[in-house]
Amino acid sequence: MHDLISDTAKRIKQLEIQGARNVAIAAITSVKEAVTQSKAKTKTGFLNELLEAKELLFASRATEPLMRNAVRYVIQAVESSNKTDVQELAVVVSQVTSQFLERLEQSKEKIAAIGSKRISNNSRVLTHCHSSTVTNMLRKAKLDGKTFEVVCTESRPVFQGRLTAKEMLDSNIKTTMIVDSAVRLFMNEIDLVVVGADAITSEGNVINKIGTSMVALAAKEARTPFYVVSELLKFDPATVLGDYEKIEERSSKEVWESPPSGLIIRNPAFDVTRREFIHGIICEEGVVSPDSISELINRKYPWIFAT
Ligand code: RUB
Repeated sequence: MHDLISDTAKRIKQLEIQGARNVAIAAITSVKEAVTQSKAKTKTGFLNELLEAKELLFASRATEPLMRNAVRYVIQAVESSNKTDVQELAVVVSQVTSQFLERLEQSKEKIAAIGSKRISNNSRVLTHCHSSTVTNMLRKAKLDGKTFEVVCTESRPVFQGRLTAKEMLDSNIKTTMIVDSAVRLFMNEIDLVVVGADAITSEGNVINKIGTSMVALAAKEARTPFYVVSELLKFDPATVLGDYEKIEERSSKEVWESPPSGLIIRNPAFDVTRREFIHGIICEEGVVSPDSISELINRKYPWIFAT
């Protein structure tokens, strides 16, 4: 069990699997597969293995509440199950994992249908980094017959913008790539900005790829609407209790492989965009104000608050 989980955690850490959704999907899928190899004899032993898996997966990337919520959802189901047989508990894990993945997929499609309506004909849409939720929404808009083009940033230092560009071209969407620092120059030609999210806090702030807050700043100054496209389950319940979402700091080697000695390099993976810069969050419940996020979560996903 341990090997499968640590292999997944390693692939997540190395960005072989990137983007909050893909990370969460890989994490719970690995738990589902790993429990079939469980060596536990009792429910307590089974739960201990799950807690070990949780530790390894949570440590792979710091800013991934969707993954944490997904793994917690599976563990909660085992804890509250009246089954005691390990094989039966593995079936419980398999069932709740499938259920979670199915709902995640449904949310993605709902978001795409809602967001597609916000894309106007003959418009230019800017996005930053690579969000599978955003690219799915843009693909849906194209399928709905909208005519628009996409501008995507490189998203240094790891160039996730290239993934976005390839996906857009595969969908026959006219696409332009710009360097991250050209965002302000192009902003006056942009009709709409859409970005994904890694985390949403209790105050309605959004954490996404480093540079997102500068894109939001440029959008606000140019009066260009800035939307976040995200499942509600990226909400971090710990922020309600006063914790700050941790910002993952990655290896300096991603920025400069062999820098001159003595140089300090900082490489945070994400930054915080405050709610006043966000026109709306396009989620499975519709286009909502960042101010109403906590209330929505309370109503739709109350289990998220159980520790
Ligand atoms: C990816 C990133 C994405 C969000 C949302 O960063 O910031 O915008 O994760 O993606 P990284 P999705 O490449 O460092 O993981 O919509 O696919 O969940």
